[in-house]
Amino acid sequence: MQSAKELAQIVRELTRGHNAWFRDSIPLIASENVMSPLAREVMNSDLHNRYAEGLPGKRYYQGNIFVDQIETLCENLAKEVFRCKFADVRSTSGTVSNLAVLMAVAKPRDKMTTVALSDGGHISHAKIGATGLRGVRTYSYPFDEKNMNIDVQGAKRLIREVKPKVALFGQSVYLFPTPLDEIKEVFAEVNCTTWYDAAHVMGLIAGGRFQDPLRQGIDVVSGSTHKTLPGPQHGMIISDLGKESLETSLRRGVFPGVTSNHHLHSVAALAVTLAEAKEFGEAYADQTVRNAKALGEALHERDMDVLCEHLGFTESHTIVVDVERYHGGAKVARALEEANIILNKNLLPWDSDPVKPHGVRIGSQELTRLGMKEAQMVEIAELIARVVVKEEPPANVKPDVVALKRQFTKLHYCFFEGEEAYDYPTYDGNLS
Ligand code: DSN
Repeated sequence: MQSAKELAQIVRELTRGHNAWFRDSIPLIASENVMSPLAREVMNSDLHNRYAEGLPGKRYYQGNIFVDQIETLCENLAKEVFRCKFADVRSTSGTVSNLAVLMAVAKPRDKMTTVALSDGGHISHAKIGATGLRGVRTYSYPFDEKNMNIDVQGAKRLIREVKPKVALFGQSVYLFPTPLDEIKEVFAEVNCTTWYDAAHVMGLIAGGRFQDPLRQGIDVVSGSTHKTLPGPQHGMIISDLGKESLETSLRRGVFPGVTSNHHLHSVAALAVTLAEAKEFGEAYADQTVRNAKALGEALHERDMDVLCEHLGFTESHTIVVDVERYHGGAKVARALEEANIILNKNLLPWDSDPVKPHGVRIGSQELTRLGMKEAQMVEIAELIARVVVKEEPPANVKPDVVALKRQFTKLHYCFFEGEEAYDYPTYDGNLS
C-alpha cells in the first residue's frame, strides 16, 4: 500500500503533468481561459482561508476589514465595466449565479422560456438542471438552424402564447448576438422578467464587441467570470433597472439562498480581472472575434464544414464544425487530443442522438490571451485538418503542435504582460 506521502507526491506529479501538458497544447475549449499574473497573485493569498458571509459592512464574521474594501471595489468595477447600477460578485460559479437568479425571480411551477440544450442552451437552463431543480417549467424557443440563432417570429409567438414569468436568453454555443431588439416588444406585453446568461460572452460584452443586453430590454444578466472574461472560476449578477425590490431579491438569492461563504480570493481575482478588462478589454475582445473568424475561414478552406459560412462563421469567440463526415464529434475530439489539440464534442441542433454529437465547438479566447493572431489561426487550422481531414496519425502532428505552442506561452492584455501562463510556484523536494 502507498504511504500518505507517496499519495500526496502522486497528486503533485499529476498536477505538474497537467500543467506541462497544457503548456504544450493548443487550448480551444470555448468556456476556458487563463488568468493574468496579478489575478493569480491575489487568488493565491490568505483571502482563500477566510469567511465573509453577508455584504460589506454587514458581516457575520470579524476579520473582514480588507475583504470589505476588496468586495466593494470589485462591485464598483463591475458596474463601471458593464455600465450598470447593480452588481453582486458573490456567486461562486455561473450555475450558482443562475440558481440565485432563479430563487429571486421564479417560484416552483412558474413558466420560463429558454434556449433548448440541443440549440446551445446551458444545462442550468434545462429541466434536468438548476431550472428543473427549482421546479420551474421550461418552454424552448423555436431555433433557426441555418443561422444558428433564435427564430424571432417563433420566439415572439412562444412568449405571447406561454406568457412566461421569465424569458431567459443566452447560450453555451453562442455564435451570434441574440436578436433582443427584434423580440423585446413582447416583453412588456406579457410583463415578464427578462434574464440573459452572458457566461460565454462576458469578456466580449465588457470589450464592447458583442451585444449589450442591459441596453436591449434585459432586466438581469448572470454569468461565470472565466470564459471570455479571463477571470477566476466564479460568478456575477448585474442589473441596470435601479429597482430595489429586484436587487434585494437577487442579493438574498445569492446569500443566504445558494451560497454561504463566497470565495474571497476569487472576488479579489475578479476585481483585478475587471480592472484589466477596463484597460485592455476592447483590444482583447476585438482580437478574439477576429481570431475566431479567421479560424473558421481557414478550416472551411481545408474542407471542414464550419457552420454559418454565409454569416462569416461567427460574431463571437466560438465556431462550430459539423464533423459527421469525419466520424463524428467524439472521435474527432479524441484524435485531436492525442495531438495535443484540446476541444470538445458538441451537439448540433439537428442531431437526433444526444450521446452521439456530430459537432465540435472551438473557442479562440484563450489563444488570443496567449498572443496569437490571424496567422496562427491558419497554422492551427492546418494542424487540425492534418488529423481530421488527411487522417495523419495524431502522434505525427503532435510535435508540430508543441513547436507552435512553445512560441506562445506568455500572457497578454493584462498587467505584467509577458509573464509565463503556465508557471506556478512549487516547493523544493520530493515527498516520497
Ligand atoms: N457547459 C460549460 C461550457 O460551455 O463549456 C459552461 O458551464
